[in-house]
Amino acid sequence: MAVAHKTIIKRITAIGDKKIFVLYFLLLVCSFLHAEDGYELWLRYKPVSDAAVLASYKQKITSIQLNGNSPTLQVIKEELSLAFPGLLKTTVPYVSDFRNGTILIGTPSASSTIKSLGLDSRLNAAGEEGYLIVSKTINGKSCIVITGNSDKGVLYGVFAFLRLLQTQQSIQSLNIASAPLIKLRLLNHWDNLNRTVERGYAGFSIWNWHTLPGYIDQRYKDYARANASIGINGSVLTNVNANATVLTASYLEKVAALANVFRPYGIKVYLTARFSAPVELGRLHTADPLNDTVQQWWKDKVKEIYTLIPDFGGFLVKANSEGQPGPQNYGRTHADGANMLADAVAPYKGIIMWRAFVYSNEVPDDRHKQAYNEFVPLDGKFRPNVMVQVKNGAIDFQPREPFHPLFGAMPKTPLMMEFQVTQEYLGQGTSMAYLAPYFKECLESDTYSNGKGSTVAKIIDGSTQSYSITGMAGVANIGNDINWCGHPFAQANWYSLGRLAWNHELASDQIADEWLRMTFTNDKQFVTAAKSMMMASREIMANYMTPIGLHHIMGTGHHYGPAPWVKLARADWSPVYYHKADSAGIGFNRTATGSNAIGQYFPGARTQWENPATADERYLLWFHHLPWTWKMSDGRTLWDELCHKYNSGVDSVRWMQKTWDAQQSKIDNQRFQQVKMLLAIQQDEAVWWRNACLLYFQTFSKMRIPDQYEKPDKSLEYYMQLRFPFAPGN
Ligand code: GCW
Repeated sequence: MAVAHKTIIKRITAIGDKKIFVLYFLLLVCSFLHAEDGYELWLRYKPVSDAAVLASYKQKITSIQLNGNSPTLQVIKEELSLAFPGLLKTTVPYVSDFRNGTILIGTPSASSTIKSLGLDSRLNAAGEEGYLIVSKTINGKSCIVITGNSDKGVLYGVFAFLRLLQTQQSIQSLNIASAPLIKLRLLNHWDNLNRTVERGYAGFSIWNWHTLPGYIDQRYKDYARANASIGINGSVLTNVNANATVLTASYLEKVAALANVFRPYGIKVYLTARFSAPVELGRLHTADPLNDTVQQWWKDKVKEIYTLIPDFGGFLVKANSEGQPGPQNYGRTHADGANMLADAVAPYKGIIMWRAFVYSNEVPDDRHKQAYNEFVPLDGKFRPNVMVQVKNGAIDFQPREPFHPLFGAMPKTPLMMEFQVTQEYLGQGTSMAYLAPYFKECLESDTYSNGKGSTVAKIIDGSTQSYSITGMAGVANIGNDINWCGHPFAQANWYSLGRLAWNHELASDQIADEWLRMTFTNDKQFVTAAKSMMMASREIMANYMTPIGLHHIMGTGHHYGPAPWVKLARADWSPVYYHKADSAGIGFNRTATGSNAIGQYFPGARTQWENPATADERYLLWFHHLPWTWKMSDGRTLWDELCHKYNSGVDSVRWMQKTWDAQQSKIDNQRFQQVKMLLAIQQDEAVWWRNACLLYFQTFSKMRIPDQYEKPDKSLEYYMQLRFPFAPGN
């Protein structure tokens, strides 16, 4: 790049035309500006800034020996031709011999040298997708070997190696082995065929169905690169609120075109199956899963899909929930529905991910209890290629939610995790909320299903209940915004989902650290400051939105902003149903004297919430209805504690603003300004949440906001009349 640049300058100087020079200069400036629009995500490959580190890399990386010629090896080559010249400011030649600094890449079956290195037992442990990165002396030359049992494993190893360079780690003597703890690591896109994205805050869908399959947008490839770099190996392309049209022949060709782009990157495509498709597309008069004609319709459809996409992953299904059709329309169970589809995909090794997110306002019981009540009796009744996909909590991705009681309660059914990466309830497109600590909080929760230590992570990775398939999915936060995710820091949540699905033992701050270094800069002060903001951000948000276990008190429909006063005809969609504030107090009694949702947890888990006097106060009002004068552990009354939390949330956003302002000189102006503007919006939103909630709850508590806190500058009526008819994602 630098060499090419010098040659061009020489030529222009030779021509002696000033205008050409100015034009070239402008072009260069433009390319720099473009470079920091966020499009490149964490794959920026900017020159290693530390001179000593760069010098050591140049010594350790002098040449590449690539073994094999599969499409995956081809994409490795493409990636390296972007990465090395970018990071090392020089091209690295391909060789077939060994030199000091040769990076030897490939599987043992593609390279007899790699085969002879004595790595067998470590490779065995790496499994199909794992990798090794090891320093080895080969023919007297000091080399680095990147290998795995499959080309896909090698690809993951290459990205891991590049991550070392991007984050400026030592590569002096490498001895890294890594294998994913979870098999299926998926993104779920809630993307509609008309390109709107349900709960999407980053523009429209990146899938341009209209121009597919003829037009392959560069984005599809960059999407695959980004996912492969963090170990994501599957993508459900369509919304769980499904449209059967995607199963028609012309759409399947479009799906196949995407599958072709993703395949070399180790990514399979999956679709959502609308349960009533046989009626809508096949003109059958029923979609009853026990009906022969219906079963045959699905078998034929599946055959058609696999003819076009031989490695199609399978279906994700939302059935009998929020208006979606399902087996219960025909008096059948979730197992009947899932098994019918499972039988259709089984000959091709496909899987069915059947969602446990079911609840109905016709069931009088606490919504919290309904999924458990429906699914636990079905344990053991599903085919081996069915997974039940469970949200992290029993209500709906709230800013803080206890883990779902289904985890640990279905030992005979592989349960997979569904996290929400898109920030429907965590500030949407305008706020910074780093979600790795949120994901980890759930993963590290102890279900006590097999005694102490049966954490949610150990349930879903199969180690507690020996599941044959394991999975983790994240509802994607990706759209066609230039920077993919809207808020520059939202990219970190996509990144975290992938990293944690690969290894849920990684610490949140380590993930933040690597993401910041790759996405912004390796500058120590910046990384420390930005990391402290990220690490605190979700707790800050829980404080100014739903402290002490409050939940589901946001605006109806779009879920933007506070609306605790809303009371709808449908109780289970109404904030008042969840907070139950009255003159006596606030909170949802889910103990034995109330709905007894707490009874769905194993005794060991229950104890952390059961007694309000000793309970983890972050969940207090989730499980208890308590008087406004209830004494909290810090001596404050419950009302004062609410005032305190809401205000500390607001204060902390102001702290984030200050911390960010001090970073101006450290990073590019474009992203600095974007985040600054968004933090200002977040500050306004935090004040809005605090004021609206305290004013509303005060109508019940009749207590004063203590003097030390800022007083609401608007009336409750003002907040109640706010409307957002075009809020995104709805
Ligand atoms: O979180 C809620 C969302 C719905 C979503 C539903 C689900 C896709 O508000 O938009 O629908 O959950 O997970 O099915």
